[in-house]
Amino acid sequence: MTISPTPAALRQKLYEDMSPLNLTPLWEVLHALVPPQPNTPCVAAHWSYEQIKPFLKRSGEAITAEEAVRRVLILENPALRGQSAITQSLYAGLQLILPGEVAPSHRHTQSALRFIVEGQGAYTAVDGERTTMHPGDFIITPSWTWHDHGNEVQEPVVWLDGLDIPMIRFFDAGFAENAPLKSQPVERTEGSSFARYGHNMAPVRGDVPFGMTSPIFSYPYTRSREALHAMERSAPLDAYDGFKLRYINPATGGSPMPTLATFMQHLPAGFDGKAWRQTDGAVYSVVEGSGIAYIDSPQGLVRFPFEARDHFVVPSWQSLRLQSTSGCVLFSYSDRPVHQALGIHREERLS
Ligand code: GTQ
Repeated sequence: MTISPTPAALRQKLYEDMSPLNLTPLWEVLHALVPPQPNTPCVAAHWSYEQIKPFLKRSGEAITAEEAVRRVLILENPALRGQSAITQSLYAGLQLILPGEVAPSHRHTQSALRFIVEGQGAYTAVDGERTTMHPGDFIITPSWTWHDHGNEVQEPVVWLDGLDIPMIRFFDAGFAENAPLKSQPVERTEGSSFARYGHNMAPVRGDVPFGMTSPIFSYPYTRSREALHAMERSAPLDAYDGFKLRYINPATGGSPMPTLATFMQHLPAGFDGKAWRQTDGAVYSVVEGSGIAYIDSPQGLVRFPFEARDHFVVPSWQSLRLQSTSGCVLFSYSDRPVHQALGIHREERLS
């Protein structure tokens, strides 16, 4: 008499026998593949500028901008070490350029944002136009445009690089090339893009220069700060966000870049915000002031006291609550436009 195998043994034998044909059973992984709600491997994390700064300084002693091509310390999600990613879809890094240096011209399909953290007077050049950096400025490098960075002033300049590198890697859609010249020739006077597109007006004829990306490639902090100030005089305080605005592509009203949304918000002194969550994980750069971010993660409630120039990341679908005793200004970016384009964006405002 033969003993029929147990279901477990039968299945195990099936898995082993079909594995050489690159077959695997869905029912063993279905729950993880189609989770009831986002189940990110990312964790909330915080980088204090005071702690990072000595390492930026040492990177300036260890390698030149030219040799490095881009002298950047990557902010890696502690749960994604080795992947050059701060969330599954976003890259973040702090770039240093010293007086007299040039980060040579190249272009790539990845879109980049620069958010100026410390120092002023360095420039970034995009498609023949330079823009001078000041703390709090939000600058864009559109996909596939030539760009180089340079510093012709006396002080070091540090900025946050936010790119869609992991997303482009996911799609295996990355191309890049180096320019023949280290610095691209200047073809337009500084401010000419802003003159044409920065005043709720646009040229009557001709196409926008950068396709789906904003034709404005520098959004100066003076303007963003003034917009928030003006809003505060007239609009009610939002219980979750304080006063928060999104940056737009003036040609479309949509996000400045097809893959990245950017925001700036002011939490007035004494702000004690409510908790909310969204599917788009977000990276924050503290512009001015200080506060506390509470992030509700599966590992428990995380509390990050933050100061100006600090950075922190809030993973997908983990709730965030912001507090500030003295008031603060925060810049942030996420991959929200991609969620929206796919019709899968969700946001939930709690309690
Ligand atoms: O400035 O072009 O942080 O290509 C990473 C990749 C910056 C840049 C980064 C890049 C750049």
